Amino acid sequence: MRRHLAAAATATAASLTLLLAPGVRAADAAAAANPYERGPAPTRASVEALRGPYAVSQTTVSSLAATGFGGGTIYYPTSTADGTFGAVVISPGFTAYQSSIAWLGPRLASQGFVVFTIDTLTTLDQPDSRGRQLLAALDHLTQRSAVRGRIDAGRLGVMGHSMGGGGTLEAAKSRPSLKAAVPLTGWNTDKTWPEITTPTLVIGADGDTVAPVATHSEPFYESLPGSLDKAYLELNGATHFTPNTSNTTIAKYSIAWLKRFVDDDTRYEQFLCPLPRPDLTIEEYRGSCPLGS
Ligand code: 9J3
Ligand code: ZN
Repeated sequence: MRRHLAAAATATAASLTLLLAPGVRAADAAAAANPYERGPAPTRASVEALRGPYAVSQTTVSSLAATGFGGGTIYYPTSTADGTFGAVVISPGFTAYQSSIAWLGPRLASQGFVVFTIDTLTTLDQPDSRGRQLLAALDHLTQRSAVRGRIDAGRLGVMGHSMGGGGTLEAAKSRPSLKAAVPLTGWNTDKTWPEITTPTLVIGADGDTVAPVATHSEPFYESLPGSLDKAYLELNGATHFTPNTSNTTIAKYSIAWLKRFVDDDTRYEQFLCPLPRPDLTIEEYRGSCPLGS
């Protein structure tokens, strides 16, 4: 009897499969396997483009409405047709404002992220404070912002320039639930980050004399756990302030890293593995492949 029922169940399952199979496309199966994947399959051209596939809207968060950070600008895909998106907050560096990293807002949001470029409480805030402010801004974004309903609160990342990059490492260290971290020519007096469990892409600049890679980005990267998904991109012919203007190499690898780890989108692994080779814009690239181990 049991055997008979099992056989009947199997037959039913088989016939259901046969019934459904013609209507189930491979793309739907992939989408079901990864509910966070957004947008069309990427190409080299699409990740290097000035804008991705999503039209972008923006809304201002006044400093008066912000708790624990200085307000900012939220860039987000205009369409609600694709459901929720992962989100990333970006901090500027010492003495700087959100304007110094504003180019990343629409550049990343147009690929399918909600992006919050922030001001800090004071422009002199140090990396530990900037780390706390990144987290306060993420909380604002997911809990109080006008676009909170468009965000998947479980899929969050942090980025920042210079002391904001130092703050990015601080934020990842104190909130392990973060899915991705990308410090840009980061600056911090703490050179060791073995506590971080968030996949981290460290971006440095070969000509940085403010946060030289030998005393900042390189030890940051090397001190991350060997078992962690991590990478080190050293920009060629670049300075400490290269992240302050539109830069295709920074955009391309940041997009790939955020897609791969905020969205779990393995379609972007092609840009990260095998390791990119040095060229006109890449001085050096370190990392471990395959990712997601
Ligand atoms: O945010 C930064 O640009 C940090 C580099 C810096 O100016 O450090 C000097 C204390
Ligand atoms: Zn440390």
